[in-house]
Amino acid sequence: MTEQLRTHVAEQLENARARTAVLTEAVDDADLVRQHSPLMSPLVWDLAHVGNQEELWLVRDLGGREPVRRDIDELYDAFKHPRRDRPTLPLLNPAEARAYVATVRDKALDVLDRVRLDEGRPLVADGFAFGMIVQHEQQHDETMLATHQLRAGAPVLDAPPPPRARTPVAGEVIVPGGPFEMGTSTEAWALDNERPAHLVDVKAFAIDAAPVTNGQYERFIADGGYDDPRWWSPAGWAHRHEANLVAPKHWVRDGAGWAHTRFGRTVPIEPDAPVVHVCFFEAEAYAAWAGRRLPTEAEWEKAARYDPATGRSRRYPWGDEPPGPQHANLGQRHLSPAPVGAYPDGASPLGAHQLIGDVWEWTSSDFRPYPGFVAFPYREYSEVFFGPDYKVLRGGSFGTDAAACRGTFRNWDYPIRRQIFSGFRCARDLRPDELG
Ligand code: AVJ
Ligand code: FE
Repeated sequence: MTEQLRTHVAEQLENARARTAVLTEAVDDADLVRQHSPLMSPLVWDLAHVGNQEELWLVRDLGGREPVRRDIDELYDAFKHPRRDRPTLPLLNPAEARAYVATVRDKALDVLDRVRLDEGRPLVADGFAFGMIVQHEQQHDETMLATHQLRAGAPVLDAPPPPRARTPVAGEVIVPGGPFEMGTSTEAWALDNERPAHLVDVKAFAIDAAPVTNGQYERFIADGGYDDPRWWSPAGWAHRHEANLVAPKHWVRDGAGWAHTRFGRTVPIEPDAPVVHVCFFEAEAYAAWAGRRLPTEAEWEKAARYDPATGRSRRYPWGDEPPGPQHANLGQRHLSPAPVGAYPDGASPLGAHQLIGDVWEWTSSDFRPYPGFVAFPYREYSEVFFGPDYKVLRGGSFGTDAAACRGTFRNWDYPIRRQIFSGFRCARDLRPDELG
């Protein structure tokens, strides 16, 4: 492994651990072992699970070392115990969990120091296994942030507010028809479900220049959108009643209007910021009410990556450089979505803004393998989730780290989920007179 790559891996591992530390040290031990919602694990489970995956992949598999704690593998296997049951397991206590992840990290860094690249194992190439573990920890850091959002009690997390709008952004952009390259075969740390690169022919379409805002979404509510079955799919309408949906999760009545709770504080709705904590069914209903639809996953990716000047697909909307603070609201730098227009430097060539960061964006697509998909390194990362049960979300949120977010990155969840940092933007087919 080149020294540069080793240094990069070590930094990325350290970034993830620093974020994990913030999220798990902000609360006391009682809070760490408590279940804040049946949808989520106790934070102390996430902590030790992150260490256990690092042990399995870096220490044992890649490093060939003796197990640190083989006896706890079963406790931290996400497939063995549903989240709601995790608080009743004989979990490591907070001190044990901290000691465990520190021991594993020492060993993983030792493996990093000694691993040889030239043995040609795919797990080692470009530091893939390390990248996978970095992304895994960062994904759990986002999950832990969602747990914090569900937690009752005084605020414990703090961050500077996101930047203000710097440019007006409204309306939609037209994305030309024709094939584009979707997915990747070259992105070193891309996960199996993002591979391989393949051509997809997408008809010309229009997509919003920005995610749907709180102000826009409030008009849907005020217009009786939650009480009109015309806008909802049958499954969505059934769920709307069963779960008694009346507004995005975490919105609370404030006189005639709405406020929302955020990490223990009640704050006014910001009309120009992307709406967050809506499920797929709410996104779909809003789009129908607006006379539009959700983009397909391929449309979203074309809007985000296609450069009409060269015909190439970029790594990110703004180009190939990794996300900087000027490009996108990522990495828990700010603890809310930024208003539309806050990231002109992150716009796509066609003028779509904030595709990366702020809120995950629901697409209309089921989570399916790309043609030529090969599960790597294990079926349980993506393959077992393929099918009609999960919808794809794209682009990352303010809670997602840059390491776990790119133009090709695919997230998925059940269409009823809204404890995640999920929003959306709308799209539509072009009218014949617009087809040129
Ligand atoms: C890709 C976010 C759907 O959290 O279930 C974490 C990531 N996989 N541990 C999830 C993941 C295993 C996954 N998502
Ligand atoms: Fe996990």
